[in-house]
Amino acid sequence: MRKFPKDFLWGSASAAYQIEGAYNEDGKGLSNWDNFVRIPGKTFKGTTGDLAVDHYHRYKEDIALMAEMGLKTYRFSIAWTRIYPTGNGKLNQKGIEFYQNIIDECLKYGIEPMVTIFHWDLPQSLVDQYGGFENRKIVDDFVNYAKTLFKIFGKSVKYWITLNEQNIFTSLGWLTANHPPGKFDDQKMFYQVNHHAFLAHAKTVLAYREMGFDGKIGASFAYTPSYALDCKPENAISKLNFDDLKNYWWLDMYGYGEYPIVAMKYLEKNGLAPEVTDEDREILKKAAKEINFMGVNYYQSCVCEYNPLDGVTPYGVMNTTGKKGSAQITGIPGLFKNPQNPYLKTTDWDWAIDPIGLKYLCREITSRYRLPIVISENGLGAFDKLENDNSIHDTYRIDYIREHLKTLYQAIDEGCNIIAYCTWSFTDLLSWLNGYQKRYGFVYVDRNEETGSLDRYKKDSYYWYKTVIESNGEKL
Ligand code: BGP
Repeated sequence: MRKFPKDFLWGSASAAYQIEGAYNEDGKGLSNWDNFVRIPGKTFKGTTGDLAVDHYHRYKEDIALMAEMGLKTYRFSIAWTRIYPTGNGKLNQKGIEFYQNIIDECLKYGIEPMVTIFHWDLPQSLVDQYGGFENRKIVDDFVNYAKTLFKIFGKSVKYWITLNEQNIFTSLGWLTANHPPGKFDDQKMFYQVNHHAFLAHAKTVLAYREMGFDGKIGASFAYTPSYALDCKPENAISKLNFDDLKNYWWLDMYGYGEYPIVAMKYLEKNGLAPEVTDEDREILKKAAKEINFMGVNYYQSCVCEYNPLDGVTPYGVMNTTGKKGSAQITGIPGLFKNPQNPYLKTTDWDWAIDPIGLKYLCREITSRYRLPIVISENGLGAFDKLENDNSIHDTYRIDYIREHLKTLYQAIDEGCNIIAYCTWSFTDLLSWLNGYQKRYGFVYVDRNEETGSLDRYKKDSYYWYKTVIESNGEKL
């Protein structure tokens, strides 16, 4: 019989920019994303989060739907620009009120708020002032912002996530130009930006402890577990290279407070290593001992194969249209490439569907870091159809989550300490680059790229997840 832990946190997740809308209301400052989406060609059909799914005005309705479902935790992010409109200047009372209301509303229903401090929407003013994450100054401003959140919400919020997917926002921001600041192949800066982000994370964790809080804190990482294509030794080494540069570069820093040795050597040889001081090293190590969990966003695994020096680059086309097969294979010449896995099906956006990958990564984190795990995102982006009677038959989403929960349970049974599982997402929302047609929610929101009533409708998966929670995972 399947027995999830007694206090298992069945959850669902969102991010401010993707749901709130009200991008210029009640004193909110502009973020890097508010500007970036206005550059022609950057997002699918020019979609923005100006209105998003209007959660800013409909949060009560949305949280009531969560309560009716029985959700145990709701992971959401705070928009830095609502708290500090210019990132480091005056506090905005209206922004504080908004998040206080969200937290109170959750607590009213017994839903544990899990707060992401930074989910990619950086105050534009900090970019204008000193280049945002490119400058070390970001560390102090980030910590100041985080401490403000702890001071105000620290008594009611017990779960904090410092950074969401540092690996993704930096890769897409400085290597492939898909996210702000839209830089291409700026590798040296990419590693420096990451170093600043690590310090922001570390100093935030230490500040949280120094302020005397006893809640749980960690970062959320987009983990792509990897398999070697086959037993050809060159391909086994390509997996090692992939893991060091694409996974452990972040995981080791959160978990050990150290960069992986071989990856660092590679960067040094290529003149790409970040500037690291002795004081940095001390702080990073100290903070690694203070995190309470490894947060993981899991969507897909990958395959690693040796990539010759004249092979594919990291800059292949991404599928942002939902036209299956339009994504290109990428890799780093001389190190690895990531061909498709012939054993796995893919989503319409070419993401490999691999439930066993979830168990694999839980096992790996458990062996390597001995830390509890929060699955802070997992879900299926798909085209959904609203029927005439307002029903939505998303059996594919139920299948996806069910299969992932089965392997998650196996991981628990085999000894991993998993404390929470959050699906992405609760309501439909804006997919950063893929518009509104790539839907993830249990609750359908009536809007497309241009327009819509914004009315909410429960999908079949909504009722299904309700039963899963009620039975604490027994009825999948
Ligand atoms: C993660 C992000 C989320 C969300 C999700 C789905 O990387 O943390 O914010 O967007 O992926 O991705 P997408 O919207 O690209 O399908």
